[in-house]
Amino acid sequence: MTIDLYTWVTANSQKVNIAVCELDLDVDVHPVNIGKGEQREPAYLKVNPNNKVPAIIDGETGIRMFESGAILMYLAERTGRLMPEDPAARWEATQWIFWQMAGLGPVAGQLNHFSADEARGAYARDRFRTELQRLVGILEGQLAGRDYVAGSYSMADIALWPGISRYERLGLDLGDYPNLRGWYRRIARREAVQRGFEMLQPGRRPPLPSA
Ligand SMILES: N[C@@H](CCC(=O)N[C@@H](CS)C(=O)NCC(=O)O)C(=O)O
Repeated sequence: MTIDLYTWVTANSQKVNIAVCELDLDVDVHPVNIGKGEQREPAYLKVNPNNKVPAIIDGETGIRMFESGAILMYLAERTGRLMPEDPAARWEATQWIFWQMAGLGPVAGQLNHFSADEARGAYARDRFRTELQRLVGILEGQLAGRDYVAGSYSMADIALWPGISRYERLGLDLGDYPNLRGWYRRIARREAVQRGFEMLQPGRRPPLPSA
């Protein structure tokens, strides 16, 4: 199968960049430079009318997908990989993908936005910082006694990891979250993760907190 991958170097894009590397898929990478507004060009809007990255087109099925979490689940179903087979574990992984998409991802995005410039408001910054810390505490609890979020390494880990890799910008000290730090480092060491992380930015390495 060949996948047309429309992507950039953002955390949401990197989920899919990493997934295609983990699955060793044949991909045609189409960079969409959101800094230059390419996500709003008519040709791209035919791929993703929501003018965001990432998006894919599966050359074999013709299926077009946007929303990074949905794309991860699609690729898992297409390949039969990276989602647990056992129903309880599979639904647990699904739950954490939704948690990332509806909770951690948007809250981190808002914190980033309101932190970009002092004039954007201390109330919003505090609100999203407090909520981010609460969410990260929940993830820390889930990782107690587990190497990966839903048992074995899965799309749930791939959904969560790129956002956490922005820990410095988000003001998170992974030293405060030992389970999360161990999980983060474990995944950062994966060769496919490193390849996905540096897609479109050759040589860029994931930041590594001390062990
Ligand atoms: N929920 C979407 C969010 C995608 C998203 O927010 N993409 C950002 C970059 S991380 C984007 O394309 N921004 C460009 C814009 O909003 O114009 C997903 O996970 O795929």
